[in-house]
Amino acid sequence: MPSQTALRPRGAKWLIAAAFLFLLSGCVDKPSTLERIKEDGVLRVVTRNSPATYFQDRNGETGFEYELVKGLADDLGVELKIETADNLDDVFGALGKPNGPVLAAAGLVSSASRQQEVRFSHPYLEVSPQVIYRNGQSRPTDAADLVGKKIMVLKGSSHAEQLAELKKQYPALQWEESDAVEVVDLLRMVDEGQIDLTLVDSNEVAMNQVYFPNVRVAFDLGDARDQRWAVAAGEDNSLLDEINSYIDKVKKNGALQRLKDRYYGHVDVLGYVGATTFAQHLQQRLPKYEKHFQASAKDEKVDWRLLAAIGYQESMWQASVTSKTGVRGLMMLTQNTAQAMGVANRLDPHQSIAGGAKYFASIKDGLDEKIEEPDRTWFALAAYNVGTGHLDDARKLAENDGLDPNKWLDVKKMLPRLSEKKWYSKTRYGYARGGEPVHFVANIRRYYDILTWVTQPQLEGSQVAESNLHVPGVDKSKPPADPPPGT
Ligand code: BLG
Repeated sequence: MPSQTALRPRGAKWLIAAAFLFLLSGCVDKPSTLERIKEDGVLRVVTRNSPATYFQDRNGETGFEYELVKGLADDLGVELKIETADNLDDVFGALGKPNGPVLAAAGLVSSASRQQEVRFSHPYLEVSPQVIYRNGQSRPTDAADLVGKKIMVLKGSSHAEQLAELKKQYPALQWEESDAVEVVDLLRMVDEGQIDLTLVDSNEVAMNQVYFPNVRVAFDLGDARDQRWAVAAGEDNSLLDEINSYIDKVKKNGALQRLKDRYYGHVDVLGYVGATTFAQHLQQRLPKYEKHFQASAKDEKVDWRLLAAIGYQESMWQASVTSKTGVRGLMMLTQNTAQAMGVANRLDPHQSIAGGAKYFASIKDGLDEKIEEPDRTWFALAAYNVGTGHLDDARKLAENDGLDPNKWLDVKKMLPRLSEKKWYSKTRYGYARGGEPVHFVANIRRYYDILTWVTQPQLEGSQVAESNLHVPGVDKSKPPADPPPGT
């Protein structure tokens, strides 16, 4: 029909013009998400408060997700602002709100239903969903064993989705989803027998197992999955592209691996027995000495939790131990060290702690100024155990091997050589049990991390004695068997 054909070209032209104008106005007026972030100078991120994601420690904000996302903010040259959400629905709900967070970094895995709400980045950590049960109960071995059990998972979690999927096969399967709990609460509930089972990702299990001595992994439910960051579905590609190239970069340059080592690499150093014993001693022994560690830490300007970690490694917080070699007391001072630090009675825990703290601080002060933190702390710990002479020998061996004598990762490879004749015969100070300081430092770092977590400001009390750490056989409503003087 003529009238219609006559209209068509005009309509098409109008449409093209409108589309062009629309695109143009989009380009000119509306900055991309990335441009907006750079203009604001702030990257807003939503996460969860948990040991595996984000928490406050002695130096402020920390956690695996925090550090990874801080690297992105630094690359963009903007400030990082973290917001924590109480549950996963709120994590996803926070994305895309005006002036709200543009990115969720919260140990998330992708799923079909989540992909309708958000877009996921390249992966950065592989985890397996694990079924968790309580030691002493019968161990479930496959999905059919979940039927008839009291199960709780985080509301809105990928684990809840997994259970919903399983229900198609096992219609009798039941579970509860809670938005009032975090992963640590689920583990505690299994530990205390309030629920039979939960589902938690392997990285969080590994990191938290020490706090919950009764929890055990029953089996992995399904295949390993990748954790990814999420951005709101409505955003343009600019931010996601930037995130993906950042993740690719940190994978290539080793920064991601270093972060994994730091947070998850030494989780196993204590072994299961060591970890549970430490958890018990935190409740039963540390309260007696906490004030002494704090006082000496203040005097020497070091972190009290580091001193406490040294004390645990040395004596498991026992005041009257003596080693085969005659080294004595809570901080295991040699006679020479005790004399030099003005300690008259090594078996007096107060004096021992004060002397150990002073010795540690003086070693650290005297180290080569080319050694920077945090390596400086690890070097000082090693010297506390093996002496500065032997440590310097190991640093020279490192240098001769083309390694960096100021990096703990390099020098710790050399220390064990001090017990091999082939090597120690060429050093100034000769033989030393060089493997000992390597374990010494690794253990102290792990104790220190645990102490940092249980004394963080977010927990109700900042003191271990008041923390809500659960330990079997310890009734928290009663004072410890051997209460600290004056309490
Ligand atoms: C440390 C001293 C260092 C000393 C080294 O030995 O003791 N540290 C303290 O006294 C705090 O001063 O260095 S040196 O002065 O430069 O020679 C080396 O002699 C103590 C170590 C020894 C170790 N614990 C603190 O870490 C120990 O007791 N080893 C014996 C273990 S066992 O019982 O024989 O198995």
